[in-house]
Amino acid sequence: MAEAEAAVEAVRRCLASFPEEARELCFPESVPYLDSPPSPLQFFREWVCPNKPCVIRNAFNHWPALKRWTLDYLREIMGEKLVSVAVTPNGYADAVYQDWFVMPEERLTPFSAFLDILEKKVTSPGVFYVQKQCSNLTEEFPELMDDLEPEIPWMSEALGKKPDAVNFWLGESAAVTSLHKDHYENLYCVISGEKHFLLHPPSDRPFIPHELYPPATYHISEDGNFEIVMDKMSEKVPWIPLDPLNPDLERYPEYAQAKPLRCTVKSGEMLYLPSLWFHHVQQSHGCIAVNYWYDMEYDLKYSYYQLLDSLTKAMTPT
Ligand SMILES: O=C(O)CCC(=O)C(=O)O
Repeated sequence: MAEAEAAVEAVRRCLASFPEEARELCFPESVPYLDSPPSPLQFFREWVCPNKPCVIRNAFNHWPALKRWTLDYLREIMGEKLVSVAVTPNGYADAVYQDWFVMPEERLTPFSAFLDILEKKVTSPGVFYVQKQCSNLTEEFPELMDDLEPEIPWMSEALGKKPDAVNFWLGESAAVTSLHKDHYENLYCVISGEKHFLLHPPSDRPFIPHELYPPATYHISEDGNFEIVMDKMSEKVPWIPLDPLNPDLERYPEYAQAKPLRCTVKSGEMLYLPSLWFHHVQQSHGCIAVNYWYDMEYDLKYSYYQLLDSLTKAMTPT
């Protein structure tokens, strides 16, 4: 028994020191900038393979979108169309609220009605965000595809594949994306406004709490109040309960040891957000962005991350 306890304690110590060791070995203290897009080989060698983020300038100066995409232009091209808008009472879609994992009300609405709310021409209860991550740019906004490229050529060449999804993001400043990670190599391009990213490398996993939550969805009733409707059929969802802007360190003391990287991505800049990096995102009001999701390689790096995740879970009291 004493041996078993000693083994558990040894694993706990390894997990506690691993994030700092990985940080010293692999990651800078801030996100570096590149002045121009790299060659495919250089990008793969210096950023994708080591799983390091960077911000790339002058990568899409040639897209008409950069000059054309004002709210007036989008209204002219897209105004009549029905688009999916995520509506929440507090700006948090897909986030933990009162021990539920709550998803937004997905409202199909004319794009012009959404713009009226964004431009404060009309008021409507809730916070509105066009953020459906089903390649909504190609699926819901094909009219806009002539203003940019369907893929990032040097990234497609570096990875030997096309993007799985090209997403369009436009919303209110109160709309926040809660801390999470994705299995994508993500090229995130800001067309206008600013996005504020808070990042953690995957190696910070031992300091980032995850719990299981029953899924639910916001619904707005006739009187304009939001209710949370439980989704009885679905399984519990693993999610991060912690708000990195205001972490509850009494409940999650390990997070005090995690060191986020922060970066603001401005109009004309592209963030390379490597697969499995945790990210929390805020934005300026009416920020317009497009991102390209390339599926990650499910290689040894992925397997090591899964091992780290499993060990962390095993050491976390339920
Ligand atoms: O822009 C946002 O609000 C979230 C972006 C994001 O989570 C992603 O690109 O994976």
